[in-house]
Amino acid sequence: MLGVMTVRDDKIGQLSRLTATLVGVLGRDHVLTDPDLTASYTVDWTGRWRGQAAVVARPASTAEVVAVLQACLAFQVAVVPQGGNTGLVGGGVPADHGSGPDDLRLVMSLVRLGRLDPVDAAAAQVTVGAGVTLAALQRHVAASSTGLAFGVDLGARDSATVGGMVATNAGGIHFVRHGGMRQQVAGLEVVLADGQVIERLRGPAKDNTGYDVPGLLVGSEGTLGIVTAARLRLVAALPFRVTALIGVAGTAAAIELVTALRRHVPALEAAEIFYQEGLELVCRTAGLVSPLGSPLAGRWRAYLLVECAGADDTVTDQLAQCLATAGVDDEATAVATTPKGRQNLWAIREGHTEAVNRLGVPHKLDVSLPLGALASFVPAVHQAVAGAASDATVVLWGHAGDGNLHVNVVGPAPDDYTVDDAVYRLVAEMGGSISAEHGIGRAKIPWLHLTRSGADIGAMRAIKQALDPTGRLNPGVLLPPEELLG
Ligand code: FAD
Ligand code: 2HG
Ligand code: ZN
Repeated sequence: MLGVMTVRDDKIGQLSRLTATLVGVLGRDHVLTDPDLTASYTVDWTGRWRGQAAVVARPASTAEVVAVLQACLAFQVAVVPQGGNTGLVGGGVPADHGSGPDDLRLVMSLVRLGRLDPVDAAAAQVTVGAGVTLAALQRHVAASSTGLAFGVDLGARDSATVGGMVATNAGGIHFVRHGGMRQQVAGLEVVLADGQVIERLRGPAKDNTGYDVPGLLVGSEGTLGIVTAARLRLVAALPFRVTALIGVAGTAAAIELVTALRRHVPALEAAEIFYQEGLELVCRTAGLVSPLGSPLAGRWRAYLLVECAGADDTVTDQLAQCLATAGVDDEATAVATTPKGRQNLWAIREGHTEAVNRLGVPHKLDVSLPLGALASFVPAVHQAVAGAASDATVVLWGHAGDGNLHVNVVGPAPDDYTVDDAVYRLVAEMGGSISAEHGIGRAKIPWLHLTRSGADIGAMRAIKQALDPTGRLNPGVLLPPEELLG
């Protein structure tokens, strides 16, 4: 009993000294300890991942990030970096505090790092702070009148931050044309676990000077350092866009069409898939109407949402020709070229995440398969889920052009991993990846070995050990902490 009291008293003392130090650096308004104020930082978007934060610190500059990290190092407090908190694998919210003396958790919210440098039109690059949201970045680049745009887009654009997108190597709806965050990052400013800053925001386009240390941060999920700013590549802004919703017989027909579009339509910018049940759910819960008629009529089992972008209307001809050659008839297609019409079609696709959340706390299994395996994966995954949880609801959608499906399962309790296990094993058997674009977070650690070899995991662990030897940064995310410490 005496031992427990001592540990608790130590923790209280440790916490109050840390808080006082942080208030000295950030001011009282940006050091939150009141549970009412910290609550929204400790639960994720889906409600599946939650925990405790002794403190939420909100630095507004690189120097403040350094000071917060050094305080956490001195007081032996773990740091959970957080951006817009739209991540879907539990990586940005803390786990519960353990019972040991050195396992309090601090959430470092980076949303105040709002730097927006002028767009560098000659380099087609821009430098922005880690806390800038994707939507703010898009507006900033559009307002520069440079004829440039940012190549990554995703549904959480109003909240997801550049730092979070770098840390998760986010993919999104334009991956099929521009790739994901890794392809857009020209350089980063990073604060390492010991408070040292690496600044690579000014370098020339070609620069092979040794290891790409900041590049390791892309996809590192807050475990190797804090991203404070990013130098991002930009692409040509394409003023003409055509969006088409296409009903198809099933996954095989969808993949056949996507393969033809990828080969024959260079203007292809998005090729998204969803299914009859998802469309019906989105229409019912969000009050939307499908332009192809009620999904309950059962005319089409699967739907593709395709977008092409180019300098002018010729992209519509490219698309129409490819669809005609593939034998897609007009009745199966709804086309829009106006912003409003296109937005109505995208609302159906982007409404899926919210619609599923309304059914209950989902298991989100973001997987990818070789494109040729997708048609057999879909019936197999339904069978695997039914075998693991017979009364579960399964909703599938994703980025067909990238072989990336979001398998959403509602029904099993959040801490029942039977379905996750069955799906990840199936994915691994079929040559896929257990994480296409959302990361590993806390959600997928037990299955890392299915698609990464022991040598691979060993190398990851060595990198973690080298950059964060005391394991302060996001413990329990991406790699198991006990193995790191062992
Ligand atoms: P958070 O959720 O706050 O954090 C995510 C991870 O990054 C955590 O591990 C955190 O510790 C770390 N982190 C955050 N900021 C930093 C930083 N500055 N330095 C170091 N580490 C940091 N994802 C896709 O890839 N494609 C999609 O199409 C897509 N669509 C989505 C649609 C919806 C409706 C929602 C809710 C989510 C979607 N996501 C998608 C997932 C999510 O938006 C992305 O993972 C996004 O990159 C997370 O950004 P964030 O700022 O919210 O990061
Ligand atoms: C999407 O593409 C996002 O809609 C979210 O990556 C996926 O909610 C999901 O499972
Ligand atoms: Zn996605």
